Amino acid sequence: MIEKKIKYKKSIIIGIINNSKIEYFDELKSLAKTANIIVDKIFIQKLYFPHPRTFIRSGKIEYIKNYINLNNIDTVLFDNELSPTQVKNLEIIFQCKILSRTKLILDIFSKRAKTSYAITQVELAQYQYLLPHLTHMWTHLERQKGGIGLRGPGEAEIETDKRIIRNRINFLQKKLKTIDKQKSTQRNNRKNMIRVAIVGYTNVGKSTLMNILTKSNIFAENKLFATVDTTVRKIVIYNYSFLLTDTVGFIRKLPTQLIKSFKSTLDEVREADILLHVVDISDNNFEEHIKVVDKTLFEIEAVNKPKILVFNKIDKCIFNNKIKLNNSLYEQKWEDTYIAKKFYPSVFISAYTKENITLLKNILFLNAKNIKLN
Ligand SMILES: Nc1nc2c(ncn2[C@@H]2O[C@H](COP(=O)(O)OP(=O)(O)O)[C@@H](O)[C@H]2O)c(=O)[nH]1
Ligand SMILES: [Mg+2]
Repeated sequence: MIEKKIKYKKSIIIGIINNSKIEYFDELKSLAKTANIIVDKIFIQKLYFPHPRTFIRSGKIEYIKNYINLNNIDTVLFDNELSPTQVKNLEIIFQCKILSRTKLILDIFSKRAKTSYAITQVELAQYQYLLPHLTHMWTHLERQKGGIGLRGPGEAEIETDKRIIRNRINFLQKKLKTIDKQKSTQRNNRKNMIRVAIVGYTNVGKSTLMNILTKSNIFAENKLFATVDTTVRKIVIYNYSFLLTDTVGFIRKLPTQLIKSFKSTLDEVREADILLHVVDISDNNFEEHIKVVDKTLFEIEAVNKPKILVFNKIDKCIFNNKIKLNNSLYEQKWEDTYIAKKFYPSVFISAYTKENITLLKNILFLNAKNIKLN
């Protein structure tokens, strides 16, 4: 096999903090890494409101501009969604590509999508994101052409472009409708089985868990959004047949365009009988991640379902026979921790060492029995 040489881009992150936490920028850094962008440095300014024209204030801009020139930076990342004016101004000042979190996530999804179904969904989301940003894109192209003397983007050109994109959106929506019908029929045919959807934040171990439960070989990797395609597999626990679905993970500020165009993928979650909410308990932000997932489940109308919290990666939390949670050490058993009391029903597992996998299967079986009885 020929090894592909990956070309990394060099970037910096610019962020403002008022209420937002500093860890948010670490997450953005992981997202960047997934997209083959190396983050060289993070610049943070304390600001209550972003500057309307340049997002941050001018003093810091000069300083950052210097840094960009000296270090061959080609991309500037923001955790926020910038206005077209802000993007335009910053591009002129920094002479760099400006990338928002939304755009970055959309790029990652488009690289990761494998099936024609997922590819269509991502393409739709990308065009929906592009449409309101089009005016700016054109001025940008104009400037690249060497601008001086050229007229700005003609309204007519923008309109033509918008029309092309709208047609494409129409086409993609129709295509998805046809696939949706097939998928919906497929789901109806599986009505006699108990349907379990694995949900959770990205990179918590959903695909790894799916693999060990179903003895399959789904792609799992230490990257955000390794899988954006949905996989369905059958397992039998005692005398019950279950259909397990592994699907796209959630993240803070998941672009609304993606949630909308992944509607049919997320139908698998909406129509499930039981949810396995997988959590990476070794991550210090795991409680916030739980909230983000719950909020997304609410948005896709998948609340009020029987749900089992699956705290994964416990192998990473043991130090000298003690449990390490949020930087504190506990002498007790997992079942006695405050987490077990706060989240019920729950189970503590390691998809890696396979600890408590049988226990998880038993809990799943008991919940399924309840559903069948009702
Ligand atoms: N240490 C440890 N790593 C795990 C465990 N489960 C998954 N991982 C790793 O976490 C990363 C993300 O796993 P993946 O299944 O792709 O997560 P997903 O994005 O939720 O589907 C991979 O590198 C896995 O090997 C676990 O129980 N313990
Ligand atoms: Mg996965």
